[in-house]
Amino acid sequence: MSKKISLTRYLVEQQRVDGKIPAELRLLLEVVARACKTISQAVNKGDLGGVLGSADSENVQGEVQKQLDIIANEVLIEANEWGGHLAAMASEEMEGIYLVPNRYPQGEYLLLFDPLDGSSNIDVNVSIGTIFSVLKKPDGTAGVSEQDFLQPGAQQVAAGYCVYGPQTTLVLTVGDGVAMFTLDREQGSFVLTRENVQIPPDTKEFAINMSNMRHWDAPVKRYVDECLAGKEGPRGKDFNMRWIASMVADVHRILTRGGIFMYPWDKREPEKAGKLRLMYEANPMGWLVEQAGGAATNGRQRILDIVPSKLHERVSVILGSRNEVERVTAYHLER
Ligand code: AHM
Ligand code: MG
Repeated sequence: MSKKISLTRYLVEQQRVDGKIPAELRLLLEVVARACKTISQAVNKGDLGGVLGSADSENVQGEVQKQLDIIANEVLIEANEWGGHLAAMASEEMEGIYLVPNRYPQGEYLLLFDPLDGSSNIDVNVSIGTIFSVLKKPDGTAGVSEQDFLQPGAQQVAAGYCVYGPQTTLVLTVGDGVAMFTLDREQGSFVLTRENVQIPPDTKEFAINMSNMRHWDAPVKRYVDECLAGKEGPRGKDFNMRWIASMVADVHRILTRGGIFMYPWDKREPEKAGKLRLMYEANPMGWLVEQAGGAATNGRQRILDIVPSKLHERVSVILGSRNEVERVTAYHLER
């Protein structure tokens, strides 16, 4: 008998044995995973499927959309709209919220996603991924509005991502630690490959887009300068650097072997709090990292405590190995 534990079995056990998730949430997560399998297939086909390149359109953030951004968005909507588990969805690729059509039953959950994160890597065959966050619709509100989505990340009931790399791996938390599932393409199912993921509190590896160095704020510059000074500097050790330009892939590395990831506020567009989006990038990743023993802040405050004021709100992000994140945060608070 195979000892393999499928995602389905893992979720059923979370529901039935441990009572950690309701049946509706289990269904929702299964549907998201199924959509990720479909996206993974489209990503794998690449040029053979005619899915690479730009779509000649822009999203609400003024970014040029890739064909795969749009395909992934549609796959997630079509998979999730009819199951009866959702009230509404929100996506990086859609300006407003997407209400579940009247012809389908309405559920109590809200699903947010970045359908294909790391878009600049799509055409060059580098890892990309889907990020998702699940909230509960507040009790007692009639209908659904954007306001219902504006909850701090601490109120998420599930969060995860699926990275489309050399392997397709789904990473999930329902508030009970972090589990990783690798897609077994022969079986067509996600199989549990790591449980109780832990990020080491210390690290010698940082991830930041160094080309923005001249625009950084002093605390970030100080931290990176100290890393670059290596053994002879104040940190007394040599650091290594990685930057994949796909948050999913950078966070996946950090969950696997530790490290710190930063996409801080900078002076290029000072009116923007950062590049990354709070509700469907920073919140789900922040919760996963915390569930694995790491930390996630905007330099001053825990990401999960931020009360959002709009759906596509941006945020400065510092996450990963706890002692390093605390150090960068302390540098900000000293000022
Ligand atoms: P996207 O959601 O449009 O793909 O943008 C988010 C991505 C992150 O995955 C990544 O960390 C960052 O943008 C890379 O930005 P840059 O190209 O400035 O290095
Ligand atoms: Mg993104």
